[in-house]
Amino acid sequence: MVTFVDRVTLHLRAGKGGNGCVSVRREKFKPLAGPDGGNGGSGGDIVLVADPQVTTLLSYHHSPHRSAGNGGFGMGDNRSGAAGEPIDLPVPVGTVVKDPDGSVLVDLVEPGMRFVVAPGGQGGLGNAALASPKRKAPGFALLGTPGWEGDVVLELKTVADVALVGFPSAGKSSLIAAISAARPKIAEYPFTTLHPNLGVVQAGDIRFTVADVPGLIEGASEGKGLGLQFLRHVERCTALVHVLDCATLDPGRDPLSDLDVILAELAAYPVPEGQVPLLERPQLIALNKLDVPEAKDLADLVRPELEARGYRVFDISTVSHAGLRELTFALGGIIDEHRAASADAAPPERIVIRPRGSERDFTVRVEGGTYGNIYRILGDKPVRWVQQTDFQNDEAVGFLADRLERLGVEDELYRAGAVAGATVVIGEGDGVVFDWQPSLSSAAELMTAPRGTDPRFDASTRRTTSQRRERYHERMDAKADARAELEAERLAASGEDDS
Ligand SMILES: Nc1nc2c(ncn2[C@@H]2O[C@H](COP(=O)(O)OP(=O)(O)OP(=O)(O)O)[C@@H](O)[C@H]2O)c(=O)[nH]1
Ligand SMILES: [Mg+2]
Repeated sequence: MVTFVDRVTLHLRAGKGGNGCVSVRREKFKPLAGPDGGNGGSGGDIVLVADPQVTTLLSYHHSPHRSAGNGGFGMGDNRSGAAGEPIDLPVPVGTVVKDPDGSVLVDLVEPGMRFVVAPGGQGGLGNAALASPKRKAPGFALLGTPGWEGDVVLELKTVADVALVGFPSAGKSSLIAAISAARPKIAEYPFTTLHPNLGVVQAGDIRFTVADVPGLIEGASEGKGLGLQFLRHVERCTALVHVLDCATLDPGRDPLSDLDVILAELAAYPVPEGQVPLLERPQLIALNKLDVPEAKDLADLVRPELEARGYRVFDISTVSHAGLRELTFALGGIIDEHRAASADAAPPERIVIRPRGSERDFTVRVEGGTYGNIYRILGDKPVRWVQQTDFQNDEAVGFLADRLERLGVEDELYRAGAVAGATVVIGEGDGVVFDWQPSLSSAAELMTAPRGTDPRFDASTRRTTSQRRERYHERMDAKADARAELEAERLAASGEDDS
């Protein structure tokens, strides 16, 4: 089974940002000389680079899992964590990058184009960077956020001016070999060509590229033969050349019915939005193998019909090179005209780039749940802030609450109808769930609390040592009581037996 590497799914994981550090500088006579925890390093990006040296997606077919390095943790003494190692993935020019659901992220059509396909996470701020006049020595730091993780699909589409289409063994590869320096494999068995070959043709002072696409058969647009995957390579061509075999010995085949089959396949192929349907592009016909006498007769027979349909027809032989000059000059004319026309037209629209943590605000979505309404907060900032929060550290959670409050989340929750104790979720899915307690006092009043704590968190949920000891004794007493009861029952039972 031949494997095609025109399309691969990549599984990507960008680097995670390093956590910020909590540290306090110590000096000989000043043991608490201010916070000095450094920031975490940012996670490495994964970047796709259009590289003319690369011609296939083969290496990604073999190893589709790629990840970039994580950022290092911040350290004391204001040392920042190292940035994670980014990785560049070279891909052929003409690679289209899509989401798994098929929407185009970017089209890498120019050599050197770079696309950050998976941005690394942000490093967390250390407590030095979080210090402010109000919060002089923060007892917490921010966590690094995760890097982008997910799948993207790479598709390779040949970028050529002219595509040669036709049945297997019609002589497409022979034609490209005769008119350009390309040297594809040529043989008389069908499907000799498995990958498109590109050649550069010089016709007078016009240079253009020609792609030799693997042979098409009936049902190709539904995936038969080598099928649809190769029509993709035709998608970008300005003009098409139908190479018709006039010397086929197959019964039931002749140039006209071959052409109809190919036309039906091209018509069934859906081109991406904004592109000219394949059959509305300029098409020429090359009647091939006319060095064979019977082929010449057949060509004479079908030429009037083809011309009546409006095609420009060229008699060629890739063996004797007859008619090739006329064909290439006609193609050169079409390409030249097209280039002049598209130079006037506006430059092609640049494609959507993966929205990179755009600083949009947030929304509150009210969802009905089994236990009353759920208020879901969605938005890049709140979600990122949650990722940055160390929920083991009350001061960090308090800082999160302050940030949300400053963003206006509380007001929005009031407006959406939330009351104290309502369930609030940040982010999609399970997210992070809170019981909402509207803050009554401003954060500034709370800064006298010990480091790493926030008095807004109900103190009673944290037991003191004496409470814990009390609870332990209670439990031990209860156990002793239970044991005594069992003992009494046992004694009573054995007493009954005796009697
Ligand atoms: N006599 C003669 N034979 C030709 C001519 N052009 C091609 N052939 C022969 O036809 C056979 C098929 O040629 P290819 O160029 O491999 O055909 P293809 O269209 O690329 O075929 P696929 O790659 O399978 O789609 C080979 O044996 C060629 O030698 C021609 O002008 N005259
Ligand atoms: Mg071929």
